[in-house]
Amino acid sequence: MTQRIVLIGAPTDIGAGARGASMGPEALRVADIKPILESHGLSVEDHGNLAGPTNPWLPPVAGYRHLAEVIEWNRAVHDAMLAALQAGQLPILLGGDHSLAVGSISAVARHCRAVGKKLRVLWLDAHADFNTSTITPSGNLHGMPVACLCGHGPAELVSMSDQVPAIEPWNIYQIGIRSVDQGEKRFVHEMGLDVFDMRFIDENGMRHTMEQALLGLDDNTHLHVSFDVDFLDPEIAPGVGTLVPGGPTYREAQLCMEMIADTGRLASLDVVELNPALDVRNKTADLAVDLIESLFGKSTLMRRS
Ligand code: B3U
Ligand code: MN
Ligand code: MN
Repeated sequence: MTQRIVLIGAPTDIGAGARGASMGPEALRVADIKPILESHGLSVEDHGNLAGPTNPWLPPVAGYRHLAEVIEWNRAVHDAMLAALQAGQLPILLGGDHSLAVGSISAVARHCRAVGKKLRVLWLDAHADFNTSTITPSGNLHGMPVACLCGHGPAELVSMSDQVPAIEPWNIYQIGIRSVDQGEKRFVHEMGLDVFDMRFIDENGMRHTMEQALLGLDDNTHLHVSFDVDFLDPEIAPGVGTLVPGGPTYREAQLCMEMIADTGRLASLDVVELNPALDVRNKTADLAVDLIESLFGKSTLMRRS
């Protein structure tokens, strides 16, 4: 059966600390995400962009910046992702900043429970995104989606799925992490999150890391990848708001995506934090599309078996 991919644009930087991720969906389209995936025999429908509030660029209130607007965007993302999943499609969320993963993964978790599937989330990121209003250094909600999904955050975001928490810490594996705030670090350990940080990847290699992160997947597992483009080393991916040196190289990132493709279990995807205002001639968007191609099995076409 051919996978029917649906592109859902969410042009907002409402949860970010820098403006510009709102242009991410268009940059991915300019980088030919649709024709490139179609060239591999995949069916791709572009549903265009969701609508939501503009960015008022205000300081945090009680530990959150733009909370009302973040909630509104996430509701739109949740409903669009859920509709695609219920129609048997494979949704790709074109972000937008990473706060949108609350809506996206809340929908995925809700769908998994409805159809009796197990959920595995791979969180590819330089950051753990596990802050709360009391420990955040910035108030930016793109630093909090994993905590919200695990039940810690504002009520409207925490209860976006059919159940609170939307996911359990053991549903999510974080890969590429190298920037975690002090209070956030303690909270990650307290909650028992599985983190394959850059130290782990340096010591064990990307191959072993991905073998661990993909262990135990079966026919009944829904695999969701939440790809924050700042996961990649800034040398190859300058077009993001938060550059953190020491990320995966081009080859490591390719292997990561190829090993996910080999499982055949990928069922939904977020591509977030791409910031065209900080990019160089759409280089980071082109790279993101190149990696998404691998995620959908480009390399298997070149191998004998
Ligand atoms: N941990 C910091 C910085 C940050 C998180 N995610 C991104 N930046 N992209 C914070 O503000 O929570
Ligand atoms: Mn992130
Ligand atoms: Mn990040």
